[in-house]
Amino acid sequence: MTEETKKDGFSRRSVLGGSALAAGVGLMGIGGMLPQTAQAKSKNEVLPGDLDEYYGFWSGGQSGEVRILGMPSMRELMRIPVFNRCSATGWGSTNESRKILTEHMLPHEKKFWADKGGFPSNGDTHHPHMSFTDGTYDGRFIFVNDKANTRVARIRCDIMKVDKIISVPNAADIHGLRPQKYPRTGYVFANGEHRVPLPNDGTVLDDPKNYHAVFTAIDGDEMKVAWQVIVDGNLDNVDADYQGKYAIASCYNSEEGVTLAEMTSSEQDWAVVFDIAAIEAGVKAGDFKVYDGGVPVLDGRHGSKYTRYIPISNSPHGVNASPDGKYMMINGKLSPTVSVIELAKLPALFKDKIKPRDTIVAEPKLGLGPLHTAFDGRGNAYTTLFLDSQMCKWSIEKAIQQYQGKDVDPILDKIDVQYQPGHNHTSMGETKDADGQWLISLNKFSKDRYINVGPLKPESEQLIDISGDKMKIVHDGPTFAEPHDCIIVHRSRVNPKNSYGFDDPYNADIREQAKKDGFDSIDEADGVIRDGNKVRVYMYSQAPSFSLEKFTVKQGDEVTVIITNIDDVDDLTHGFTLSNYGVAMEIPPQGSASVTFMADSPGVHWFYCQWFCHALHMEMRGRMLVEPK
Ligand code: CUK
Ligand code: CUA
Repeated sequence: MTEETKKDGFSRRSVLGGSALAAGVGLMGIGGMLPQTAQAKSKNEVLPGDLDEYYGFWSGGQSGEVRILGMPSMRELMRIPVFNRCSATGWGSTNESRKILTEHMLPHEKKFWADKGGFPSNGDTHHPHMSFTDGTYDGRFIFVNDKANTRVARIRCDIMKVDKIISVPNAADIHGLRPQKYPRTGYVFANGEHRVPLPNDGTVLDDPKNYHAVFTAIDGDEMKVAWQVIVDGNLDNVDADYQGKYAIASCYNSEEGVTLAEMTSSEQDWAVVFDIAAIEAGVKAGDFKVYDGGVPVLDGRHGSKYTRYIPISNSPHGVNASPDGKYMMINGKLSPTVSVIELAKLPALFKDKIKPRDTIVAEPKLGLGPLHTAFDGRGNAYTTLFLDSQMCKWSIEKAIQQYQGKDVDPILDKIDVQYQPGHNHTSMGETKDADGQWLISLNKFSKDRYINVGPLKPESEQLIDISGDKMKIVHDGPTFAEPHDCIIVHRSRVNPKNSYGFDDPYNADIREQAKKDGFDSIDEADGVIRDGNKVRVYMYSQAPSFSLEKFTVKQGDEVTVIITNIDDVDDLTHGFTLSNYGVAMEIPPQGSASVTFMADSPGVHWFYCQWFCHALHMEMRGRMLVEPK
């Protein structure tokens, strides 16, 4: 290996070009079995000490979290707890996270969860998406849905922590989620997948004709519901255009059935188009009803001026806007086709100058079970075929020509993936900057791909090099439950901080309380404040010690421990674990964390730092003395 190659892991690729290297991979076999020599370095190999070129943001499915991967190495870099509880960071235990997990709740939710720990401890994340400015990622936020408990969360990308969660009223089970791409986010569009009565108060039960699915636009800056629209059928996936005019959702249950047989009986379902400006005008004009949550709910069922319904063959699933801004792909699922809607035809559709099906300009037959489509920015689309266990590369232009009657085959390449792919995603592929380097296939089954770990098998994701004419699988990786979707973001778009800083809004509540308790600045707050049977214990941490070696409380006190990490060293996280009290939390560099518990067990209780921070980390501990009543 040359010195130049060592310094820059990507220089070989830029010298040789993607296809030359890909050919090398082909000769030597695929699947990450390459010997570690300079000659064999494949395009996806990131050598020890080198950095990845992309961030991957992965949903964690029913684990309720979001994960950060480095790509193309596919190394898992971090997990962000969202709707789950986390033993390492204290997410769900600290006062800061508990506030985020509860403050948004509707009154009836608060009541329901009061005796169940205060909030749900599970979630089902499917669709993580970054905020946009002018059609491309802007590195501010990641939004993600919770299908299990009808919520949407926002992650701050500067600290990679959730800062807001909202409950979506009137809708049931948020599934599809996409941010507005233009001019900016703006709205976050969220599909209530399942149909429920409106209001869902028990007055309507087994009368599905009176169930409704609700489409929601959330204000992503405020994290408040802006408006909602009732639709016919249910709502599956959604995407927004690149012009800021329309959002389009897929519907797989036009029958409005509640059993499997009923839901799949009709040959035609539809895509619902939402006219954003018309809906905003409707809100202004007062053309809505209010049910739960005080938000305007407009009627977008058949005949409404706010929506149009474009018939699509049985059970469409994924919805994907092409990066040139011209088309929206509706993936057929039970139909072998992808329906291509030309967005420029939508104004005429809303003026009823053309029929809904006239907006379709191509409908290539790709194979069995098309679920999701990704793009390379060179006019090609890549569609997952769930039943065929394949990835299909096809030309959008040729698909349009074929639809016009020309004798051309739009399919350019197919490869087997292992097995049953759901979502796929290309590098920057959901932005106008799609760069055509990488494609990921998120496969629902791994079967024989890894050594056996018991009846519950991991899922499998495969990294595919799409820089050449032919697709090449270059990496297999197992994943735990269940990344439905992901985004691949060039690292130039994301710029996280190394420490919070003592003025970070995340710790505003702690600073305010400390001020009330007489401390001028949080990094010097140290001591025990008694307030009736409420006790606030302030300390700061600097490796390898807490500023308090011990503190004393009385049995029956409600104790809040507030710790600020004053270490200003990159990567120096401390922790606070209070043994036999179920208390543990992360204390980030130049940040604070707090936790509240009842001191109901008398005696000596050690607390210790739980992140290995120093040669004397084991000694970084102290005692809580609980006097018996
Ligand atoms: S959905 Cu899971 S494979 Cu929730 Cu985006 Cu299509
Ligand atoms: Cu501080 Cu370990």
